[in-house]
Amino acid sequence: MNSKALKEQFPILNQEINGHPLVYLDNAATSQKPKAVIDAVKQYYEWENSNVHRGVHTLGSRATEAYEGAREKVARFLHAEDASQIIFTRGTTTALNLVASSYGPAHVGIGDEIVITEMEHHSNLIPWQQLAIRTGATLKYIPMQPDGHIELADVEATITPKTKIVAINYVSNVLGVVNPVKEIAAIAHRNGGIIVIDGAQSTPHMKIDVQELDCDFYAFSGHKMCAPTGIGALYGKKELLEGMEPIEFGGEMINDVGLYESTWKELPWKFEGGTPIIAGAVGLGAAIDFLEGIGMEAVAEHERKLANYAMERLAGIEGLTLYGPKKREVGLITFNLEDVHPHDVATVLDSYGIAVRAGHHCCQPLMRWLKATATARASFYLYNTEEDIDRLVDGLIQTKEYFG
Ligand code: 7TS
Repeated sequence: MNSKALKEQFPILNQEINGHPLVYLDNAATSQKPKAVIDAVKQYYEWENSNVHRGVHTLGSRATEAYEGAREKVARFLHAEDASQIIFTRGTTTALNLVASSYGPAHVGIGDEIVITEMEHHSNLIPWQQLAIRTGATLKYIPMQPDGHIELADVEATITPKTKIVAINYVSNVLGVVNPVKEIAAIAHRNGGIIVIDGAQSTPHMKIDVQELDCDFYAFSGHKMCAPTGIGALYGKKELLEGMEPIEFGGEMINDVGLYESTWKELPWKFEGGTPIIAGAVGLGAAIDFLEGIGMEAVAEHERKLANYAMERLAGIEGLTLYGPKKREVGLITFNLEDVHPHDVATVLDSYGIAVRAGHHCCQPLMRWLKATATARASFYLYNTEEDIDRLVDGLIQTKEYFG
């Protein structure tokens, strides 16, 4: 994979920040967009824009074809059985809340258990916390090893026949660990429960096969994988989605509306009330074409190499604390530099044109577990190079000197 050539396809990356060529290392927050995606959205607005599923006119059919075509692409990308199992949402957060609000109260009651981990992003933690509070269920946490990984023996010990839902991220946005979600799914199923996978940090970086994982629900955001903001999706097993009630009511999702009762469209539209995010879906479809053109195995391999190169180089900086496992599968590294506040680290790095994230990364329980108030994080994508890592290392050495 030629990441230097790929970088050329991302117009935003070709600029200077504070007098230095931009090094964008905040991809776990959001990725940049290639020209192919920007052009697809522009083309949509210039030639196809209309509302979907209602216009008899030509633009109406073009928009509907573009929107439903994008759904087919998402289904193929995740290897779903059928496109009707792909519900377009605003992103991971909305997808997870849909499951918690619709599937949750119908299947979870007093004395039941919901199992999660302390490394969840707030959007895969608070919805389950709320569900537990509202239903009288118990929220249980799978213990984590000192480097943040999970042992299957602990999963076996935590999940019981009372466990109705297991919700876990595939890849942690702070620790960079890849969780054994396929094995966890099997344990959940053996106990009569279901698994919900937060795929926000996995979908952009590796090949996903929801059938092979045998997951019940899978959520992701488009904006972390080259697509526009405001679009993502929920995949669900057909029989589960069919048994669920919508949580948003209005136009587009109805079959027949009476004065006192109404009926819903079939999947996936019963969950897509109101005018959907059509241009976003078109952009997501273009992002999938772009990523498939490179190949997800190649993306994963590139990031693995980059992350391990970064771990090696960062380990050479005295006073740098690295969080998470030593060996890396994905390109995401969280750290702290001596007692310099991570916001100060990020500010100095920015003065050298290097963008990293600092803060609690929407993982306050994990920060407490790490005994850190905040951390800095560098996260890579297909357009990052070893030179970018070298610039980060140089920037951190400068930061150390600045505060030293
Ligand atoms: N789950 C994980 C694991 C995430 O990393 C994020 C976003 C979300 C869920 C929520 O995704 P959204 O698109 O619905 O907002 N993570 C981050 C991050 O690490 N920095 O900014 C956003």
